[in-house]
Amino acid sequence: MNLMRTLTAAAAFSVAMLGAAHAQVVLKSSDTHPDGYPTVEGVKYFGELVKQRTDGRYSVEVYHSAQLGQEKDTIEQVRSGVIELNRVSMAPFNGTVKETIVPALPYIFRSEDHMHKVMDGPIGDQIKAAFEPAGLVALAFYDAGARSFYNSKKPINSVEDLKGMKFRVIQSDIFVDMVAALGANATPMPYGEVYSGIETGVIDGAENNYPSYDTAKHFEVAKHYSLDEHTILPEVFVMNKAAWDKLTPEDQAIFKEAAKESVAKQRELWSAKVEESKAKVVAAGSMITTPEKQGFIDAMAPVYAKHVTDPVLQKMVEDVKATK
Ligand code: GTR
Repeated sequence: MNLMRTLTAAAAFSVAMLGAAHAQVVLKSSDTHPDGYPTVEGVKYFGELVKQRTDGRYSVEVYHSAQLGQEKDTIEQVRSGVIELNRVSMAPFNGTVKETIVPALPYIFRSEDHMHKVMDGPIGDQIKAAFEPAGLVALAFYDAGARSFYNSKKPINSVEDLKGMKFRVIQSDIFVDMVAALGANATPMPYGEVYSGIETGVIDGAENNYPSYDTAKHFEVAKHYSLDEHTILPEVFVMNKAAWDKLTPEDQAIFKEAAKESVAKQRELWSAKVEESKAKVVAAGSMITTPEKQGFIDAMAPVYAKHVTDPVLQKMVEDVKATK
């Protein structure tokens, strides 16, 4: 009996030792959006799968609501390894990862379905691979719907109505040039400064999708939302390359599969959130217009002429257009 007890205690001790040998690693991930937003929930889901499938050796802590800073700063953090993971828009990468220019081009995608086909296929893989020289592994693309203009001044029914207005844009030259091509003025600024920018009149408005317009409360200060849907740019979920290289091939496979499954989850959450946000802003008094898109599309020629000069990008644009 005593021997049994001793043996059981010894076994328990070695299990504890084994546990200690597999220390738990908590990976930090940033997101500018609040808790509950589809991207935040997508990454949390990824984290749950990773935790389950690595028997708790890895888990993910999501710092939502820009707790770690504005998007551009957190991109530096994940590149340098201060944090291991990050969920951001691809627009701030336009200057460093040139392949991200393609999905950021205005009206490049005919629909969200078209965007999914492209990003889930070889062009998506090409864009993912292009993140590696920037010190990052692109684990997944998440939905961000279509971006449209909203403002505090007047309804927008045509390109003509935008003339001379001042819009905040996400930090990318493509967006600056797109707004200029529409006859308006662009001010790139961090997301977290947009609300007060509109409220104080520093800018007339901004551009984003329904869930951002809703959750960042921009609808409170910019009542006119015009569905010109100029960009269907997906989000990207990245991992620091050095942190990735530390994983065993088996764990890398677990991370990849978890990321893939989190995409399906995020897309489902996204569609529901778009409807919820739309209903909410309309109930709160937002006035939605649906401008005729052709004028917007025609105005984009200079943006393509300036940003699609590299043969690699030219080929990608052709491939996107040919994707059925
Ligand atoms: C949102 C996107 C954020 C952020 C924001 C912005 O649609 O999800 O990651 O990029 O737009 O405009 O700054």
